[in-house]
Amino acid sequence: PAPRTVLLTGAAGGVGTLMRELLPAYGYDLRLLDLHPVEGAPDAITADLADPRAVREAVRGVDAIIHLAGISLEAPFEKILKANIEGTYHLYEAAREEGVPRIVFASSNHAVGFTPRPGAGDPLIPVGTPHRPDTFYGLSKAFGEDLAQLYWDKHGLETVSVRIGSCFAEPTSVRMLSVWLSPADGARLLHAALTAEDVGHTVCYGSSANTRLWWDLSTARALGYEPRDDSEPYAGKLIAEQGELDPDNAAHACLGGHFVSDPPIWPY
Ligand code: NAI
Ligand code: 15L
Repeated sequence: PAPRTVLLTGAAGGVGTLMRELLPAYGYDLRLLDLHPVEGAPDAITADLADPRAVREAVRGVDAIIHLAGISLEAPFEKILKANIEGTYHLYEAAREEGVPRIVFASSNHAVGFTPRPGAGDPLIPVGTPHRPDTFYGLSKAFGEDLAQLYWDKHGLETVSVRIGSCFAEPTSVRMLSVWLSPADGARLLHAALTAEDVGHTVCYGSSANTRLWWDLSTARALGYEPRDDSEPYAGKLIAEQGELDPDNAAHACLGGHFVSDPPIWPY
């Protein structure tokens, strides 16, 4: 049966805020969780993924989990370790113990961020491209995907790992013309990931049907995802303001954009 009660972790964040507005129209009853209070949602659970007991209580009785919580940008390793690596492990353990059958995991393009971006006429980047994290942040997403694979192979807990591009109301950079996931398409993709049958552990990219797309959406489409948006109407203005991507600029050469070339955040 299609899941009804869904735990949304990271509900106070940018994507969480967009999705908790859009997903109820698909018939979900959302249970919200975040480290911080969720504005306008007094029933939301305030909990830290570092607290296994609180996490186990939060997952009890739900039909599925959308896991967005964590650090969403580069940060010192110790912080990434706690929030994204240990936190995601606590969530999977809680789901296993409580018998939650499926998780939709917010992975990121930064798990494969060092992959050179395709030029005009080059093939799109497949889902099976090797992990090439561009940051400790991206490394934590690569870990999350492998954790999901382990819990499917060993415990039969299903996951759809969505390597999200850039999910914001509008694209704000030339790179985002290629990787943008409109909020409405984001909700369509999460709904597909929650309802498709027999997903095992499926990895897909998460973006709209952008004219300048860099990666292959076929595994997302196989879930039933039909994107309706395209960033192209924003192209003229953004390119006029920022110029075309420069292949000699390290911040423009790979999928991960400036995450590839930003100076590391110390202490390592
Ligand atoms: P965000 O930083 O706005 O939201 C993350 C939320 O997680 C915050 O509300 C934060 O309080 C919560 N959180 C952090 N640590 C926590 C912990 N230990 N326990 C409980 N809650 C905790 O990030 P955003 O943009 O909403 O992204 C959501 C997810 O999607 C993240 O996992 C991010 O890595 C991933 N993602 C987002 C993309 C985007 O375009 N926004 C692109 C690729 C991946
Ligand atoms: C991500 O993984 C980040 O969470 C988000 O804030 C954006 O930076 C996005 O990737 C991106 O690549 O644009």
